Amino acid sequence: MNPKFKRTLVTAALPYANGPVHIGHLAGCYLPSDIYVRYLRSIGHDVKFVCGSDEHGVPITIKAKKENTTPQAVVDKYHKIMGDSFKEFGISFDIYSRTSSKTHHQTASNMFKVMYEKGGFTEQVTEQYYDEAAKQFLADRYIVGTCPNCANPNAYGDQCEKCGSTLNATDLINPKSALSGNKPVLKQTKNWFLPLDKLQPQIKEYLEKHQDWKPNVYGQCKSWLDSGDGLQPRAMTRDLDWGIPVPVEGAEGKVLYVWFDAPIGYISATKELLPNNWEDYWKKDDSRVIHFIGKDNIVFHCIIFPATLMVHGGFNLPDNVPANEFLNLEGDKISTSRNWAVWLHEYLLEFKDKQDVLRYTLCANAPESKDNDFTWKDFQTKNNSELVSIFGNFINRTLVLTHKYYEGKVPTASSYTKEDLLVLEELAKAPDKISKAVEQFKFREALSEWISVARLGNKYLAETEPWKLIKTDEERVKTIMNVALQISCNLAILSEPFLPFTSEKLFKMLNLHPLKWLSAKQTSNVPQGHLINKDELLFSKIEDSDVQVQLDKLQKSKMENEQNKPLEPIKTETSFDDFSKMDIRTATILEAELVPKTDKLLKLILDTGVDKRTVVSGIAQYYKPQNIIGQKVCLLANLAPRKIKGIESQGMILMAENQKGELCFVSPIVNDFENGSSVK
Ligand code: B3M
Ligand code: ZN
Repeated sequence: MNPKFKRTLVTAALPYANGPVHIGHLAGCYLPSDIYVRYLRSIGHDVKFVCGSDEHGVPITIKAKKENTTPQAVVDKYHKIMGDSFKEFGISFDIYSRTSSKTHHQTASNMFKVMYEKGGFTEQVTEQYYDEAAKQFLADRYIVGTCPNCANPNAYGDQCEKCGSTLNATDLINPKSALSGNKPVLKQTKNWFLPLDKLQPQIKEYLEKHQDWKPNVYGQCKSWLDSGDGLQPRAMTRDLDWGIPVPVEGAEGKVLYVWFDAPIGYISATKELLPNNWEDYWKKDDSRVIHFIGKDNIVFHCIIFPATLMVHGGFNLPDNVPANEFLNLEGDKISTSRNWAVWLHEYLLEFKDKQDVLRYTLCANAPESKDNDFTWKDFQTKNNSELVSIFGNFINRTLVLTHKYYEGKVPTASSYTKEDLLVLEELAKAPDKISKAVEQFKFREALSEWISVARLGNKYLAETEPWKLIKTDEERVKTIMNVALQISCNLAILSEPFLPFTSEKLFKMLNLHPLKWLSAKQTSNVPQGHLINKDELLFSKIEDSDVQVQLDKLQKSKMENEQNKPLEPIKTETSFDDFSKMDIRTATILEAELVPKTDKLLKLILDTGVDKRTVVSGIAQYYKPQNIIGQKVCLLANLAPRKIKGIESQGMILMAENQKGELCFVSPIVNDFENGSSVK
């Protein structure tokens, strides 16, 4: 770490208070930030860790509509659920605040005012969609229409979830308001914009100083800067009735853009935590701010928030933004609406006291540089073959043997062999190796260095075999057990950032007060003669049946989704006028025969009630000619005639096709219904 910094403020993205927390949230942002902070605390660095609920913005109002309640009720409910989950998983925020707090409203409002008075915004009148029935402007998410790129009829005003393209609401074909279902009208409205175009040179200079950022983060910022016309002004106020009122005359009925106020939430939370010295963490030269976020938030933290701070002045700009990519679940994107997720509150009911197993698995598999997959099978393997078989096994053997041979009293190491010394040397090197990785935000690597220490211990016992030596060389066994206890203690220290619950248990078993990181550079932390406590199992095996329960649960979600799935159109939308151009009539098959030299085509003669006509139809694989004489059908009568195998086909009969590709006639169920009746 750059020694210039005496203080660090770590922030974790403020989650929208519109749903509970799942493993994707944990892996993407809250676990890495917690590991980092716990590590900094352990090395004695001055660090504060802030987070809170993001309670404004359209996602909250949409949830309120869905749950048929008020936005306030939604945020109250989820603020509590989310806060509890974080606590239960040991995410050690110094404060978990919320953006509905008074301090936050004042802070964000004042910052806007300061920027406004400096002339930091440009006023722009734009045309936005307005719902005349609901009497309100429509946020992008409230406008649904057909995607101009892929014809998905359910695209949103900001994005098509089918083809992934970013859209403007005005790009949508046949836009409709999600509130009233009506066609919205364009109406002029004035908003205040952050002139990112003018700030581009400053932003560029700032980013260029941070080429050491993670490649996924730096790369995304660069592509924003380099894209087409460069950065564009962005509205910092919105026509919405949920949020912080815009503190400017003439802005009635408008609120601050959620992405303007949310990052300021980090400042408000620091103020609430440290009313007297919060500025030290934001403004001093020897302080730094680090934002942990998921990849979808990069532009807001690396471009828009720094630009806000530049215009406002007086704050340090973010020093690093170690964003993660996304975690998938069993090969599929995690999705709240499809219930394709592992919810933290449910996990704890099913895997009681196993927070650290999830922390371990998610860290070992963290989507640090690319999207990654969580599978229950892998979860089981990591638990059974790493935590149980390596770490747990080593600790268990060490403590059990200490009780068995010495009644729990730490034996004296009288003389070390070369082998012992090598192991101790390796042990002393571990903290630096782990530090190096953690400080570079490489938490997977750090964790793998940590489990190597447990592996070292496990191997040491397996090779020295004290349980055999006890019969022949008691002195030697004392040294071995002493070494094993030192390894155990250092493992307790080094595991704290990753597995805080286990670390605490292990210190208790060793009957020691928790020690800090620096102590792990020594290999004599457990004094001879010290009495250890009774041993408990740190980890237990996860059975196939436990995994199966989880897989079944996911399978159930999948099936429910399939059943509830709205009809996916397979063709682009058509107008009624186009449909009415088709002249469809009822008719009866009079004659049928196989078209010579084909196996798919039947030549049919139809009675249309008016005339008799020939139609060639590709149904020979489903119907024998003799079985369909007299069959009532529907005929597209005005299809342009065409020649098939030398026969002129005068129309087309309508068939239904199921998913297996099987065909069946579409016909009137009243059998004597007149031929020639028009189908509409
Ligand atoms: N609430 C988006 C999210 O939850 C947003 C983050 C705000 S961080 C200041 O992904
Ligand atoms: Zn699309």
